[in-house]
Parts: sequence; C-alpha cells; structure tokens
Amino acid sequence: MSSNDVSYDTSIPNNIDLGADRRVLKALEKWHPGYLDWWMDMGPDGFQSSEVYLRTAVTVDIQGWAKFSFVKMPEYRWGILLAPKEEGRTIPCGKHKGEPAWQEVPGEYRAMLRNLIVIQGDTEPASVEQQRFLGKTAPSLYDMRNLFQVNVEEGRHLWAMVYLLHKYFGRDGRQEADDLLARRSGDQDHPRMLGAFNEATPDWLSFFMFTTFTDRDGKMQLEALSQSGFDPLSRTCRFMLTEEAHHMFVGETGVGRTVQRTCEAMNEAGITDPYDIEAIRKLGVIDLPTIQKKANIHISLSLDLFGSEMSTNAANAFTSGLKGRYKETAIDDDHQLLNDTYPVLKLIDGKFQTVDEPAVSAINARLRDDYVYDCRKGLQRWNKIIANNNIDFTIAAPHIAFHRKIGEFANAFVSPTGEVVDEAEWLARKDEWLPSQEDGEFIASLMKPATGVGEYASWIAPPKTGIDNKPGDYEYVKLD
Ligand code: BYC
Repeated sequence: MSSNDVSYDTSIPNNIDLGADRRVLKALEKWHPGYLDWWMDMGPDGFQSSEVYLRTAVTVDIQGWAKFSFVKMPEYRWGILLAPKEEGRTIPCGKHKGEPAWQEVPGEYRAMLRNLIVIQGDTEPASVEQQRFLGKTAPSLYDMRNLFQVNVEEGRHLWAMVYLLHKYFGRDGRQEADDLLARRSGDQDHPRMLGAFNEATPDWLSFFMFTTFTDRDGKMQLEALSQSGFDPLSRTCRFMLTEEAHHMFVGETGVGRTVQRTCEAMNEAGITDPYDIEAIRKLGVIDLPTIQKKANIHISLSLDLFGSEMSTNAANAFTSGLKGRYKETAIDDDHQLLNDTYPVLKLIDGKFQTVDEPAVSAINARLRDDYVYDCRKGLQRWNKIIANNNIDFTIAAPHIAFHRKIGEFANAFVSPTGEVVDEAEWLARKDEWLPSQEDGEFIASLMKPATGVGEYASWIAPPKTGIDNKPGDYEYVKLD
C-alpha cells in the first residue's frame, strides 16, 4: 500500500496514518457522532436510507482515485485525505519566502491561520444545509445522484478542516470544530459566516448556478490556500480541489442542459424571440432572460465572497505566507510584493476609475479578477449551445459592481451592464435584473420530481453521458 492509498482500518478512512496518532483519532471519534447527528438533521431530507451510486476516494493519486458503489449516505466513509507531501517544499510567498514549509503551526500566526481554516470549514456544511430539500424535486435520478455526491463531498471537506483544527489547534481548535456543527445557514441567531452561505437555494437552477459560480469561488480560495506555507493546509486543499472539479462540472452542465432544453423547445414551437417569455414558459421550460437573472444573482453573491478589494487581512495572510495568490508559484514576480502595484477598479464620484494600489493590499481584488476570468469559460459553453440552436441571445456576467454588499461597490446602484443609476431607478428596474418573485414562482412550478429510471423533467435535457460510464437511464439512486 503506498502512502497515497486510503486506509479503511480505522473508523475514519485516511491516508495520514491516523491509527498511529491516537490523540487525534480519539478527538475525531468524539466529534464523529455530533457530525452524524448534524448530517441526519441538516443533510438531504428524505433520502437517508436510499442507496446512492457514489464515488469514494481509495487513493489520492490523480489517476483512478475513486471507486463507485451503492452507499446509504449516513454510511458514507467520510475520510481525511491529504495530497502527497512534496519533499523540500518551501514557503512560496511573503516574508518567509524560500524557508521550508511549516509542518507545525507557526506560533505568531496561529490566530490568523485558525481563522482562515474556520471560515473555509464553515462554508462546507452551510452548502449542504442550503441544498437540503432539493432531492425532493430532482429532475432525474442522475441529477439527484450528483446532488448527493456534492453533498457528501462537502461533508468530507468539513472533515478536512476539522482534522486540521483537532490536530494542530488543541482545545480552541476542538471548540471551533464543535461550533462548525452548531451554526446554521440562514439562522437569525447563529448564521453561517459568509453572506452567500446564508442565502436560500430554492430550486435546481439555483443549485446549478451555485455549483457553477460559488463552488468556483471555492476553487479559487482553495487554490490560494493550497499555496499556504502551512503544509498540512496546502496538502488538504490540493486534494479538495480534485473533488471540487466535479462540483463545477455538475453546475456548468446542469445550466447547459437547461439552456439546451429551452432552445430545443423554442425551436420545436417555432419561437425565435427569446423575450417572448409567456409563450416560452408555456412550453414548460425556463426562458433565457430568467436564466440570465439567475446568473446575475449568483455571480454577484459569489463576488462578495472575495472580501474587500483592499484588505489588510488579506495582505497579512499573504505577507505571513499563510495564503498565496492564484497559481502563486507560476507568477513571475518577487512573490513579496514589496514595491508592486495592482490596478483596482473603483467607483469615485459616480465614475468607474482604475487606480494603481499597493499590490499587497489588493490581494482579494486580484483573486476576484482571476475568478471573473475563470467564469468566462462556462458562459462561453452556454452561449455556444444557444448559438448552435440559432437563437439570438447571450448570457453575460454582470458588471462586477452590480448588486454588491461587500467591498468597494457595496450598496452602489449599478446595472448589470455597468451603468451607475440612482436608487429610484435601481429599485424600479430591479426585477429586470434579478429574479422577481414571479420568476421564482414560475421556476418553483416546474420543480416536480422526475424519478423514473431514465426520466427527465420537462425543463432539462438529459446528459450526453452518464456518471462512471453508466448510461443516462441508469438507476443512480434506489429510492425506498
Ligand atoms: N460575508 O478584509 P476583508 C467554498 C468579513 S467557498 C460576510 O474585506 P478578508 C465553497 C471578513 O471575514 C470559499 N463577512 O476580507 C463553495 C472580515 O471579518 P473580520 C470559502 C465577510 O478577511 C461552495 C471583514 O469582513 N473559503 O469553499 O480579506 C460550496 C473584513 O474583511 C465577507 C474562503 O473564503 C462576506 N462575504 O477576506 C462549499 C477562504 N467577506 O476578520 C464550499 C478563507 C469578508 O474583520 N477565507 N467578510 O472579523 C478568507 O480567505 C477570507 O477570510 C475572505 C475574506 C476571503 C473570506
């Protein structure tokens, strides 16, 4: 067995020889029942005894790391998996650049490091809570299985952060790990930490948008944390990224299949105007302008997850070597940013201006810009589907100042195309830009479960290929 292989000998699968670390194994075993209680209370509602065709990691090698089998979700083997250790790895950025990566927590940065781990950890269960009722309206067994795969893996990502808290942060780490099970998405008194994770995920189009755009924020943040000088965090995040790729695939192809079905239905009915919303909705599909509004809300909420463009917290995390930039080691500069500047878009006296700011203070702005660039690929794929169906419509990312609550553009009134407007106009046109109550009700009216083997709801096209080379009409979930 190589050190990349996952041991299933202890109650907690792992590739870190947990069996030899009795203290941490015991602490995690103590945390485990609380986790299972949380999963039963807040995990997928109504499907805990169904058999689901899920992948489980058997090695952390990039090739062939997962095995598929039918599992009841509460029996899923959540484990602790770290990417292989890179011998001789050094801290890639900040004032300790070039020093050996830390294998233990650097004392002077303990609080900051713990905070980063707790924030990352908090998002994972939050998304499971947000998606808890979606199984009941799944548009197919294929989609239901993908939802549950995402959910169990977000649960595993919580385990990943909880392991770091238990192993490296002693008593306060254990307390934080318990608190991660106590907060609840959207709860008035004990909400999750970041804005987007307290929003509802009311329907499947929201789920697909969330996994496209918010999981992509997850990817960017995990990429930045995988550059950490604290090696256990880096290795943990590197393996999480392997799983994250599938979540974005679920989102992007989910929206793509929704777009595809809308276009097909329009063509079958001879409707060429994508704004003929009433007629299109009568076909039982979601019109493209409403899909655009859904993209607007999810992209703007996800942009808020990058924090303020100019951030002392982010500068400190970078300078201390706890969090790098996207693809830090591939960037051609001194990795310390002592004299560099970065162009940051600002709204000054009602006009957008790009201002050169100290690069070290603009770390969040840079990561957000990298994110915006990364989002383009998905949008292009959707637009290709629309173009292939000869329909004149483009789904576009909204302007980065649109509908923001955090940072430079918080509470500014800006349209999706970047016009600065006044509050009255913003309020008057809000329903053109963001899903209205009526849009929500229409989408909700389509959310009827399609649970026959090979059955797909009216509003979504079947996938081109199934999961694990199985066909689209495979019985991915065996309902009770
Ligand atoms: N909502 O200097 P600032 C994922 C707080 S998603 C509420 O502007 P900073 C996933 C901030 O905490 C990735 N509060 O920002 C996806 C700070 O509070 P304190 C999750 C916010 O600290 C799908 C204050 O405002 N991972 O994995 O530079 C499914 C001023 O902060 C928000 C991470 O985010 C907000 N949106 O950056 C499942 C990585 N934004 O300290 C999972 C870890 C900021 O004054 N976190 N605040 O009390 C970080 O790197 C950073 O903490 C942040 C914020 C990027 C979040």
